[in-house]
Amino acid sequence: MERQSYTLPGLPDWHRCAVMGILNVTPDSFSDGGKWLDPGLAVEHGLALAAQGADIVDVGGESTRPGARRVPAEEELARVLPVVRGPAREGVLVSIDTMRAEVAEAAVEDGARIVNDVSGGRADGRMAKAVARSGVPFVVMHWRGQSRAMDDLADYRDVVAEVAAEVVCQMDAVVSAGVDPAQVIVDPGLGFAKGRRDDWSLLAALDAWRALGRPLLVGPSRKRFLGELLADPVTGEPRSARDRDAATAATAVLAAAQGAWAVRVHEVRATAAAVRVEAAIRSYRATAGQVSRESGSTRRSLSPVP
Ligand code: PMM
Repeated sequence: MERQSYTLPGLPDWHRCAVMGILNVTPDSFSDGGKWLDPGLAVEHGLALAAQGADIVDVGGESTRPGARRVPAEEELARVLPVVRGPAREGVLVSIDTMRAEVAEAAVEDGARIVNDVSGGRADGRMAKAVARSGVPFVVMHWRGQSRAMDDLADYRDVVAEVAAEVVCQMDAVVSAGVDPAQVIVDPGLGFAKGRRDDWSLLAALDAWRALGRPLLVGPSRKRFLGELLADPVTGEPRSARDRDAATAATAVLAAAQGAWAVRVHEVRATAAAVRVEAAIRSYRATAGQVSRESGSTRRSLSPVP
C-alpha cells in the first residue's frame, strides 16, 4: 500500500513510519514505572532513545494505566519539565504526553514540539486553546474517560467505525477551539476503554484511518492484548510487560505497513530497524511497479533494494 505523505508544520517528513520512544517519568506506569524518576537518569534515557533511532521522545509525568489516579499538576510539572528541557536542548524532538493545558504550555515553552494528549482535549477544557496558541502539532487520541473507570467504558458494536467517528468528533472540537487542522495527528488509543478483541479489531483495520486524511499514531507498546496473546500455555498467566517487546515490534511494523505515520514504543532499537525494513520493501515495491509499467511488462523487476 502506498504511503501517504503528510506535512506537519514544524516537523520533518521521515519518508517512513516514525518512531516515538516512550519516556515515562512516573512511579506507576505499567511497564517502566519508577525507572526514570531521577531527572538525570531520565534525560540520559531520552538521549539514549534518540541514539537508538527514536525520531521523537515522548515525555509523560502521569500514568494512564487502567485504574491509575491523577497526580497534582505541580507534581506533574516538576517531573516532566527537566526531562523535556534536557533532550530538547540537545536537538531531540520531544513531545509532551499530558492531559493538562498548563503542563502542555510549560513544556512547549521549555522545548517540546508536539502535544500528545491521551484525552484528545477532553480532560481539560483549556487544552485545545492552549495548543492552538502554541502552534505545535496535537495528538488527538480516542478517549472515553479517565483511567480509573475506562475499562467499564469498553462497549462497542462496531469498534472500528465507532472509534473513528468519536475521534472525528474530538478533532472537530479541537479545530473549533482554534487548533489548525493541519496540526492534528490522530490515534485510536489502543488499550484505552478497549477490550482485548477491540484492540485487535482496530489493529486489523488501521488502513481505514486513511479516510480521515490525518497522520496516524499507534501505541501498541507492551500493552495487555499482547500479554494475553502470549500467555503461558500451562498457567494462562499473561506474558509479563517487560517481555512483550518482540511482539510490540511486530505490531509496530504491521501498523507501518498499513500506513501509520508513527508508532509509540518503549524499546526503540528493534522497532527503529523494523520500520526501516518496511520502508525498504515499500520503496522496492514502488520501484518495481514503475519499472514494470515503463517496460509494459507484468513481471516484477528484480533490482536490489535501494
Ligand atoms: N498509551 C499510553 C500513554 N500515552 N499516547 C498515545 N498517543 N497513544 C497511546 O497509545 C498511549 C499514549 C499508555 O502507555 P504507557 O503507560 O506505557 O506510556
